Amino acid sequence: MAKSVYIDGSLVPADQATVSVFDHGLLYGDGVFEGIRVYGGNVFLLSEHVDRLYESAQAIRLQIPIPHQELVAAVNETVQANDIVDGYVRLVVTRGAGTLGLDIRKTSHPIVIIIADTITLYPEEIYENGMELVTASTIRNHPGALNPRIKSLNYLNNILAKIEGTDAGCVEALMLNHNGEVAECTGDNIFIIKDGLIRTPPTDSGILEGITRNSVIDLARDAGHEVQETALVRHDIYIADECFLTGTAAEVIAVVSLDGRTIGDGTPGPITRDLMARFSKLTRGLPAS
Ligand code: PXG
Repeated sequence: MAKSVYIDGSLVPADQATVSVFDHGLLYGDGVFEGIRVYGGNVFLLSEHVDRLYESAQAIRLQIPIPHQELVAAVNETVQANDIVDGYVRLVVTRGAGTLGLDIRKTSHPIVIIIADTITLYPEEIYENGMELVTASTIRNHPGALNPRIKSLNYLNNILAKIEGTDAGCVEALMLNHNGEVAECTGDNIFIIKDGLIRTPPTDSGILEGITRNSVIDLARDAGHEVQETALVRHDIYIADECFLTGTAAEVIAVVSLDGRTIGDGTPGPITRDLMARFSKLTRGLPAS
């Protein structure tokens, strides 16, 4: 349990960190967030996450009340105050308290919240053997309605798909976009490998541009692999040699089946395992080889 939480400019004991029932983050999901890992006391890719938070806020016309550098410092301060060495940071910015209406002009001021805590990971067994996936019937938000590039507090789209995954006995679920193309999973981006070529959907397939995704694309290219950002359909996954997911919580994790179709030989493939090892080194600040 977190000891102290940063809220609205100061660190307070966790049980005193509260938001108003009139906060539009609660009433309407009006706000943005980030989830960030802490490895060995170092907040991993903090600047990239803070940049994405400001971009999400910009897209919903939410003015984060403190500058980038001050937010970075506040995150580090909160991590230290909670003695987090390996854990998780949740950054949240809500629209703030307002009237019972949608008008953003009738809210007081945005509230910045930083929680540093431990993290619950997928079971170790899934990292060793890979995960099974199903496709959810819930499609990813249409970019013209709520762009998936915005990491907003309104996660019902993903939650509805996750319920379908859980009902099917899976820890994740694949989401298609409004064109029936592969978008992403409920909290992870997806990659496939076929004949040595690594492919992942582009941002205009209607996905969150994952920070782990971008980092793994760089790692793969540095390792000499070709990586293409191209639209995919489910058939591409069914016939892939390898498939894996990337995300802040998952890191890199193999997918061994989709909708009951075994992918490759049904075990985490060699390129996936190599990228898992490379990503693990990166998180620990170790050189690639
Ligand atoms: N797609 C979606 C829809 C996500 O929510 C990712 C992809 C992966 O992005 P990153 O930047 O993390 O590589 C996410 C990230 C949580 C939690 O508590 C969810 C995410 C990240 C951290 C924690 O469920 N989703």
